[in-house]
Amino acid sequence: MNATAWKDVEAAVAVSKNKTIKELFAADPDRAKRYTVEAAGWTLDYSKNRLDATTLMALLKLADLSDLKAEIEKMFTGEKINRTEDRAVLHTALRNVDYTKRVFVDGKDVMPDVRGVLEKMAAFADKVRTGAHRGFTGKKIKYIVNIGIGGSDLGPVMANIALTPFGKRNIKCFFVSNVDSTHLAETLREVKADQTLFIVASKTFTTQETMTNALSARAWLVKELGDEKAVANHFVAVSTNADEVSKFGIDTANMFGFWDWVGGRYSLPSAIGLSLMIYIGPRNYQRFLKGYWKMDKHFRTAKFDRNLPVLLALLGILYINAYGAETYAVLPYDQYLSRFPAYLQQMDMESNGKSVDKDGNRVAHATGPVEWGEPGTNGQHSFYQLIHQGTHLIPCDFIGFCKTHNAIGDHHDKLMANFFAQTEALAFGKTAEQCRAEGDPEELIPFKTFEGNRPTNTLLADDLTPETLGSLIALYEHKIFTQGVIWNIYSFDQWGVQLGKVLAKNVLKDLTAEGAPELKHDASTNALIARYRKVLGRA
Ligand code: G6Q
Repeated sequence: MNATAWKDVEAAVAVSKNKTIKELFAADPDRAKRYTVEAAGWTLDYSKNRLDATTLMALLKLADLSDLKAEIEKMFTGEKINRTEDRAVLHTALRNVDYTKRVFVDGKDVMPDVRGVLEKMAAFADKVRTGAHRGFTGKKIKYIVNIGIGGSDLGPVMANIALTPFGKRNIKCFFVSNVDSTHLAETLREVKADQTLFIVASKTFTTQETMTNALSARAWLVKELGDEKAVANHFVAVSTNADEVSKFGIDTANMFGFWDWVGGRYSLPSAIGLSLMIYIGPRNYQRFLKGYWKMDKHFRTAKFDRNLPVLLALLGILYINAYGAETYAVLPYDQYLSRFPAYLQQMDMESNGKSVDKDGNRVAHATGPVEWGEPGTNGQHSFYQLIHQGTHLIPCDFIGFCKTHNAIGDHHDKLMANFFAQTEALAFGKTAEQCRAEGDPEELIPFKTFEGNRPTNTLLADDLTPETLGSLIALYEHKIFTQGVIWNIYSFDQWGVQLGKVLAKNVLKDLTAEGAPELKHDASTNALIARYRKVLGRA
């Protein structure tokens, strides 16, 4: 992190921390207006933060002195900014719906390939939706089972739930990720083989969980339909690895490709989104991409003091690095966004969960936070207590929509009343005087008093559509990118995930070996493995 600029932030915070959010509002009648910005269908109100003008200026200077502008250009123009994997980072090219703009990697314009895959996906999606693509016995496809994990699962699941109102209701989508056989078994109980399309989604096509699930699904299908040839009608692949796809037995004509410059957790707008495109249709999918693109354009061109991703990133840095906050909560007030916090968890924690800077040195400051959340109002009846009155500082992002897709009575007004009331209560609290005025007995005053001064951002859009969802995802992607730039860490590798992929393979050998293998782990792991083997009669 730029030391000089950070010192200025600390100096500004030393002063601003003495003012509560309530005092900041009292001192500036225009505060809400001043600290509200709009872009790509979203309004961000960040006025309920521990932020004054000097602190904001110091944070913006931090962004400037971290060369953020230049780093953004490097990403959008295909420079290999993922140095530890020697790759460009070009998820923005996937939704570059302005096809006149060319994007080069190693001197080659990638846009014709991006367009080509999108067209192939759209043609296939239409065939499945209209029934032109049939199962082996001639029946229409009614069930889609996406088999993938991590970046090849979380995005499709989240978006599929989020865009249910735009989905084809007579197609049911399932997502199998866990290598736990229960996940596959319970899914297969819900579908009929002759009406099911399996999408095997894996960038590498070597991931243990996905390959295990895909092979078992394949065996089930062949058994159910009694013919190996049925695989051709019921299996397609999404991958960058044509060789492995062929080896698996899927014709590469039924493969939808993407490229090494698409990171797993950023791959939803690539062919990884095939299940979503089939469900919501190519036209809605195009609107989804357009939403991303609008936020991309905003991020690339807006001045930092009006730039939603940059502002969210700077506020995050303020709380993590100046106030020591270790977590932040994302609280969508929309049931359709129930998996959004889980999706963001991977995006944020896998990207910025790093402790070594770009020069290979240990960082001298905290980096990526723990991200968590649940849809409102459920969270209010659970963990909000700690946010209101606990000892931890937990900045929150509240996400809501003015309109609902399911207008029933006054549900939506009640939902949104909670949405607005929570950020108000978190910021302004409740004083002892207010409690007394409400007749609370003196001995209960300490318990019923709320300090307030709890920071929140409010993100509000008119309604949840493919477009606003695309913009929302891009907003967080770019927030996380901005933080990585300022912390000077590599946000686009994931060596911790790669480690997991190797570790389990070594233990698997010991679990399944014939006879009495010599266990060479630590004493604890050896004893646990021995206990497992004994129960299964392998001791
Ligand atoms: C994402 C990660 C990771 C990855 C999965 C699945 O950024 O790299 O979550 O998406 O491990 O990998 P495959 O798509 O290669 O199966």
